[in-house]
Amino acid sequence: MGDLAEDAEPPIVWTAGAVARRPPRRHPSRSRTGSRRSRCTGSCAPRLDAETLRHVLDDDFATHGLETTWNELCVPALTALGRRVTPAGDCVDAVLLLSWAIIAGLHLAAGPTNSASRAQRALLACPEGERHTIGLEALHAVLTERRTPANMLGPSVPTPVLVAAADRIRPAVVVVWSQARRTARTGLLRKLAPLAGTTIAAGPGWDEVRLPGTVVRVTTLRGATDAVTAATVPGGRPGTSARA
Ligand code: B12
Repeated sequence: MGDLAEDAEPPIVWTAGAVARRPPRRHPSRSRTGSRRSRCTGSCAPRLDAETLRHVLDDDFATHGLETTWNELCVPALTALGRRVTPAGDCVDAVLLLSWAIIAGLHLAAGPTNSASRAQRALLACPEGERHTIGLEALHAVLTERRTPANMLGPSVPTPVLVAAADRIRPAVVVVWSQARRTARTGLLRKLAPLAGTTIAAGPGWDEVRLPGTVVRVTTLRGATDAVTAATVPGGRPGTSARA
């Protein structure tokens, strides 16, 4: 309860519009971020208090913006809660709820998607067997905010399905997220490379993998966003950065 009292705020009327319209303040104090992180991981998520969790996250997204809230609240909260998972499966429900609340917050904060020509489109997917989608959701949200059109296919996309989708829309860039080494297969990247302007490998699963020379490796949200934007903007320089 201590962290809840410490972080108590006056009641706010929560509407999607109000949350989305508030101008972002980009530099939260370290202690305040820590307090909100511990509120998520220490009380809301373990108690399966979805409403308070959403309020804390949505407020942070609206106040500090997508990138700051992702880097300073979401990733540390996921990492901290992930440490509490036991071999018996304790705390997995809390991780699932936090994941859902973060994804919902990202969608709300990103605002509506927009239409654009197919030639400028990004295609985002996790390979077969990979259910860790949140990093890709963060990228999709920032791209949406920047008005870069992106198709998000989500978790565990079978290889033939992903290859067929890339063949059909011929995206400017395809991003493949692997959280774990076992889903980071270069064979998939080789199949996608001829079908997309740029092929990007994202997520820690690729850390130890020797990538084909044409594949761009990204390791941060900012680096991924910049690489995708460069590949989708006409006159950008796709594929020129080996690591971002
Ligand atoms: C959330 C989570 C889940 C959720 C996923 C929900 C969802 N929709 O994504 C659920 C509960 C479904 C899940 C399931 C499983 N999980 Co899990 N999960 C996690 C957890 C807690 C967070 C992962 C995450 O998304 N983090 C957010 C990402 C972005 O953070 P990150 O990659 O660490 O960020 C680094 C970089 O990527 C970069 N970065 C940050 N943001 C961004 C953004 C972009 C765009 C880029 C490019 C880079 C970048 O900076 C960070 C620092 O270097 C981790 C614990 C942990 N410590 O990571 C375990 C973890 C990833 N899971 C793990 C495991 C083993 C599993 C399961 C196999 C468990 C099981 N027995 O069923 C299943 C696998 C399911 C599958 N088939 O894929 C292991 C993976 C071990 C490994 N490396 O192989 C971990 C590490 C837990 C552990 N310590 O054992 N999981």
